[in-house]
This record gives sequence, C-alpha cells and structure tokens, in this order.
Amino acid sequence: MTILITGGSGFIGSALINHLMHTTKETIVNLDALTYAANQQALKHHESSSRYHFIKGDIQDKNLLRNIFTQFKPSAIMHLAAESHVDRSIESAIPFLQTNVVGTVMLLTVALNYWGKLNALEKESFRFHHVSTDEVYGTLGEEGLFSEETPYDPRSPYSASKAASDHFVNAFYHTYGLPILITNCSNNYGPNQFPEKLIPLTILKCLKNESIPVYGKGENIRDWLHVEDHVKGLTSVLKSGQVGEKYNIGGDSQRRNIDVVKLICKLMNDKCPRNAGNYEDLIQFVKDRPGHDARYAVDHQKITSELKWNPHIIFDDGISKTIDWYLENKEWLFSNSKALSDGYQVETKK
Ligand code: NAD
Ligand code: TDX
Repeated sequence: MTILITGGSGFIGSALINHLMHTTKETIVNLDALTYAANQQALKHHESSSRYHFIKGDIQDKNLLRNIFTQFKPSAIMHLAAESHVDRSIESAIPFLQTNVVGTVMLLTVALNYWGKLNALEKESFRFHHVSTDEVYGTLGEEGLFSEETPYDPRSPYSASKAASDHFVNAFYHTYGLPILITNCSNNYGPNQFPEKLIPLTILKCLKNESIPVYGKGENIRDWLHVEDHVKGLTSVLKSGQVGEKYNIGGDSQRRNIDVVKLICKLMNDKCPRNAGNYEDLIQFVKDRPGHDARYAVDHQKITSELKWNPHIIFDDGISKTIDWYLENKEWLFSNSKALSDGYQVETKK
C-alpha cells in the first residue's frame, strides 16, 4: 500500500511518517511545500529508503497533484498540510484561505478524479483522511467537552479555515461518495514543533534568557496531547475508522497556560539552571490574543470505544522528555527561531 501524506515535513507529519516507517511496510510519499514550519532534519534518515519519497510542492498545484497520483497510485491520503499558527492567521488570513481551504479543495478534486477511475475493490478500500483541529468547535466555558456533535463555531481565521476545509471534505463524501475520514485533535506537543507555539517557545525563551510572553492572565486552558499518542490515533482511524465519520482525539490533560509555563520553568531550573535567579522570573504577562478561546477540551469516547485508542503519555512525563529533546537539539531550536523575526511572512525554504 502507498500512502500520500501532505505536510509530512511538519511537526505532526514528521512524527506520523516516522511512526509509519517504523511500524508498517507501507510506501510513503511526502508532499510538502517546505514553508518556514517544515523540518527536513526529522526525516533525513529515511532519505535512502526505497519506501520513502519526498516531493517538494504545493497542494494548490493541480498538475503536480495529478502527476503524483498517476505516478504513485496511492491507496490512501493523510492530509496534514496547513498553515497552523493562530497568531499568524490574525496577522494575515489569506495564506490560511489559500492553503487550508483552496489547497484542501484542490486535493479533494484531484483525489476524486483519481478515485473515480479505480476498480471496485480499490474504490472500496481507498481513504481520504483529513487531519483537523478541535478549534473548529469554538470555545468552552468552565464545564463540558467538545464531542463530535458539538456545532462548529470557529473564532480565529485559522480555525475558520480549518472548519471550512472540514465542511468541504464532508461535502465530497455526501455529494460524490469519496470515502473520507476526519479527525479533530487537541493541542499537540513533543519534539520537532516549530518554536512559535507555546511549549517550544517557552523553552527557547528560557535558553535565550528572554521574557516569556503569557497572553492575558494565562488562564486559558488547552488539552495537551503528545504527538506520539496522536499519530497512533491517526493510524487507527485510517485503518479501522468508519467511512464518512469524524473522530475527536484528545489528551485528557487540561492545563492553564500559566501552569504549563511554570512547569516548564521548574523543570528547566533542574535540568539546565539559570545563571542567576529562576526561569519563572522571565514570565511576562502581555496583551491578550484577540478573540482568544478560553478553553479547549476533547471528549474522545468515540475513538476509544470504537477503535480502543487512548492517550498513554502522562503530561508531566511527556513535557519532561520533550524539554530533554529540545535541550539535545538546541542548534535546531535556535536556527528555527530565526523565522520568528520574519514578521509572520509565509516564506518557502530554499
Ligand atoms: P506545521 O505547521 O508544523 O506543519 C505544516 C506542514 O505543512 C509544513 O511542513 C509545511 O511546509 C506544510 N505546508 C504548508 N503549506 C503547504 C502547502 N500549501 N502545500 C504543501 N505543504 C504545505 O503543522 P502541524 O502542527 O504539524 O499540524 C499538522 C496538521 O494538524 C494541520 O492540518 C493542523 O491544522 C492540524 N492540527 C495541529 C495541531 C497542533 O497542535 N499542532 C492540533 C490540531 C490540529
Ligand atoms: O507566546 C505565547 N503566549 C501564550 O500565552 C503563545 C505563542 C501562546 N500563548 C497561549 C495561546 C494559547 O492559549 O498559549 C496557548 C497555546 O497557544 P499555541 O501554542 O499558539 O496553540 P493554539 O493557539 O492553542 O493552537 C494549537 O492547537 C490547535 C495549534 O497551533 C493549532 O494548529 C491547533 O489546531
């Protein structure tokens, strides 16, 4: 079987490819535009494998997509390519509309055309798996969890673009019968995450001895899911999920941002003591993110009862090992941090 993975050089995509390369015999085709967020180092060790193919390109490029389908004849697509950072979407919504909406519809269109020409058996087993976010559901108050039935209520340009892409994926199932799956996961953390996101940014700021920006009062809550648990959930859904269905994937680890930042500071004090004072002294409360969603928390009962998936990595262990990884890969962290000062422009790596 050949799986086409879009955005495979990103944070989650690279963990997914590593997982599939280690645990299956599938051939993997990674289509990635190599934007600022991509990380080729994470997949370098697969470059000599005959089972791994990398193609640099944009999911909006219809001709390229057609050629890839003709050449590799995938039996499944796992679609992760996206602009993924909320703050960047607030700076400029257009790249989010282009990649997350137009790119997804382009991929769906070419996939549908390819799927329509397969024989009955191949048609039956083909899957288009769209990887989405819990942010499409909006924001929670003090009580409750997002279920698969929670109405969509996106609040940021990023989540609006992901919600739109989910709707298009569903539309291709209901209108044309394309065999789709959708997963909506909570905040991922782990190695290889671009240091614009809260956890690697906090580690970077500690190492640079710079102030750690906490938006508002730091009381917003996220449900943290280790990327290794997530990719296991994704492969379960691809293998055994019911066509046309969506599955929520969560980490059972709700934390206030300020508590996450303080925990990182505490662990950093032990692992890599600051010359003078504690890392906590670097915490600075800054202007809140506009439209900042108060709380995300995911009910993952459906994937747990149907596919026997559960998150296994305890947040305090996962975060400690994650810090170890960034400390062992300081060079990577610092070199990627350069793109942070690019003024949120979406650039392609040379
Ligand atoms: P990321 O930003 O780390 O990686 C995205 C990858 O997509 C990069 O390698 C980039 O080069 C590639 N890409 C961007 N635009 C492209 C285009 N037009 N054509 C081809 N490739 C392109 O993102 P991530 O954190 O790995 O997220 C992966 C997916 O999971 C996204 O769809 C995101 O919305 C979703 N998601 C992420 C999280 C999270 O916490 N990181 C949570 C929920 C859902
Ligand atoms: O400097 C910061 N200070 C701060 O307080 C940053 C970057 C973030 N925050 C807050 C905002 C959020 O409440 O921390 C929380 C986490 O922020 P991000 O890491 O930017 O993630 P979030 O906005 O929650 O979105 C993430 O999870 C869902 C991913 O970036 C999305 O791609 C995914 O869909």
